[in-house]
Amino acid sequence: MDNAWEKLVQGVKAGDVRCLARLISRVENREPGWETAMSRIYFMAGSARVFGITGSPGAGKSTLTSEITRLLVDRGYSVGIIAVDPSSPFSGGALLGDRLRMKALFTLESVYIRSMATRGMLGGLCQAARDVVRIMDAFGKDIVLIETVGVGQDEIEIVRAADRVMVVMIPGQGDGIQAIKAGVMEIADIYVVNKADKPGADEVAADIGAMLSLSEWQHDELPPVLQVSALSRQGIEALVDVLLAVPADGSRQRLNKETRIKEEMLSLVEREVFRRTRKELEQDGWLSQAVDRVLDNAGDPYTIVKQMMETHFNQGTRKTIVE
Ligand SMILES: Nc1nc2c(ncn2[C@@H]2O[C@H](COP(=O)(O)OP(=O)(O)OP(=O)(O)O)[C@@H](O)[C@H]2O)c(=O)[nH]1
Ligand SMILES: [Mg+2]
Repeated sequence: MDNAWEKLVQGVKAGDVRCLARLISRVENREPGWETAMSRIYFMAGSARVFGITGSPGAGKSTLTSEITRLLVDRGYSVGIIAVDPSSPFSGGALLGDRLRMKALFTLESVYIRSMATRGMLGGLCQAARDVVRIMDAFGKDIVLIETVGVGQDEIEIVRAADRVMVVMIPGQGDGIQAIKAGVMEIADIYVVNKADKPGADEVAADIGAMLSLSEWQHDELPPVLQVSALSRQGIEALVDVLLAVPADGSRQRLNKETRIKEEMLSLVEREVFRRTRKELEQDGWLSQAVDRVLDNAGDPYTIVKQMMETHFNQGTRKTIVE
């Protein structure tokens, strides 16, 4: 590993915040050598607990994240926060609001906040989250919170990097449950009804309970449904207790370790195969020739790509596992 990477990795290990910030950026940008650096980080990490916080826009995820963090810090934990910057039309400009809201936390030495754009992540959003979690873990964070809006597929996927997922609901959204049902409801380990200072929280909690009793829940216990008010700081202690009750061995984790490793490997392969293939197709002129053929009505994209794939991936190269 070259010197610059080595210095950053050592800096992270020693708890240097500037090295932490720089290492995250360089890894996010997939600068040459990032894999070697991450390989080092991988063996330094593994002890942090990772919680995902998701829900519809404006549900109070950031306020809740701040309150949870405050209590965790009171209890002596060092906390990392990954705020997925929702560059979606739903909550454009939310980052500034989040920043202001979380500003008080910035001054706490044991809190590190990192925002992540949903677009332009070279390694994919979920992998980027995994990488950042690990770097924060290696840095010494006990707990990493990932806040993401439960709207787009990418945002939903990101919570796969978490050990446990909280889905935040609020009263007064009418068919609120329906609105985010697809894909989001199923991933919850804990349901949080926030804004319980407003009327209707009991009904939402009852709806969730009814939905859970109807679903074919695969685990032994039904996930807890907690009512809180992040704004008036009600019920957050109980929520933190539930979060911390997650066994360290991850035995109640949504996805078992084997599945998680498999998913991560495939996501790394996916990006790399695409990146390399694209580079080759562009460099050897295949892409422009193929485009010309389609333009000239001399072929169609389906057949051209199918033929290319067959020759490209049929060279029988043996895959090896490096010891
Ligand atoms: N009444 C009430 N308002 C709350 C509560 N929690 C948050 N809010 C308000 O709800 C609004 C949205 O809160 P955020 O924390 O920004 O919500 P968010 O889910 O992070 O929003 P996005 O990141 O934009 O999706 C803010 O005006 C908060 O003050 C609560 O418990 N009760
Ligand atoms: Mg937010």
